[in-house]
Amino acid sequence: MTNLQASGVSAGLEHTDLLAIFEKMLLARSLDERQWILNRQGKAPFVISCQGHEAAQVGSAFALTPGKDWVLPYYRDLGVVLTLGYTPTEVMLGLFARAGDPNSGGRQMPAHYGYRKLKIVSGSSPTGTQVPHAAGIGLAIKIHNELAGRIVDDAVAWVSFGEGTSSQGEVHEAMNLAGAHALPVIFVCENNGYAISVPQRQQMGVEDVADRAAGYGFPGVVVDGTDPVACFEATQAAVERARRGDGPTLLEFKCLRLTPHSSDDNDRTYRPSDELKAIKQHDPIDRFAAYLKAEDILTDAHERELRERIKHQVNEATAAAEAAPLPDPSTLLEHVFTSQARD
Ligand SMILES: Cc1ncc(C[n+]2csc(CCOP(=O)(O)OP(=O)(O)O)c2C)c(N)n1
Ligand SMILES: [Mg+2]
Repeated sequence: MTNLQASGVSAGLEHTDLLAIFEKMLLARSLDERQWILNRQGKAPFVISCQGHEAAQVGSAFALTPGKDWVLPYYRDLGVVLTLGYTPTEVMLGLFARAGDPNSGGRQMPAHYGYRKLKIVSGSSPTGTQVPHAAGIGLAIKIHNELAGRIVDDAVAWVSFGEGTSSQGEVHEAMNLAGAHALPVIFVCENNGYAISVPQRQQMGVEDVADRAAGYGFPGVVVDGTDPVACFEATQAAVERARRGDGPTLLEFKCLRLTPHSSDDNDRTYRPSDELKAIKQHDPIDRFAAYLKAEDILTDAHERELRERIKHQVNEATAAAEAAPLPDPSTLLEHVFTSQARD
């Protein structure tokens, strides 16, 4: 349980960093679990879970600079957006489609993240559309630097997607463009083995999505997606490479999907129950807790106190968002048509 590959100390992380990562992972899990309850109570329309991806999401986002780097997450990335600066209340405002929802003022489906102040670019429901957008942002950064004759902007574009989505055409076009022009893009594949009900072996002929990077001339790295420190280290190396102007990296985090695809899915129709039982033994939260305890960084009492604090935060966020106003009907067409007069 405790044999996490990377050591926090060798990754340059302080004990306070490791505890901060653990706390964000717990917060993501706890908010996610509450969303399922709210869905089953008929209060939340749709939930799409981060459960089993928390280590990859929090570890990877921890290597980014919020407000500087461009981030194009996909729907599972609750752990990413919490690490970059969303508050639990902002997450719940999105779930309840309230006016104060930072993603869209209550227009989008839940989990369609986007936040201008954090440079989190809003995505669409068709899977994979964010990937060419990230390559475009990388190209803009490169052109900006070329025009200046030196690196004046060393931001990176970080973009994530599932392994099923990695088989779509536009993902390959984006990786090709980024490879050809050495763009500062971090491609992050969160591989949980399923695209809704379709297992990986039925939709690609390779075991590792990371292998595909070789076809575009940049490194592809397979990482244990249940180890947040390994995910941090791999992302940090990719970020440093991109900031230097050396081009993109494809990171493949081997994650677990601990829930059905979404609140509208019944995975018992296609997923053997012993498979789920087996992967639950590798729950990233339990693994990281065991690691932190073995390294004397976390005690049982501290963990209990953290869980209590988070439960309180989730309760408060839920109550605040539920009580928050819906968008005013008079604002219906805002963000649909331009509100600025044109000549
Ligand atoms: C272009 C497109 N095709 C199909 C869908 C329906 N759909 C939504 S999520 C999904 C599965 C994606 O699987 P994967 O990329 O592995 O990500 P995961 O949900 O497993 O994290 C599908 C097929 C969609 N939203 N967009
Ligand atoms: Mg998948």
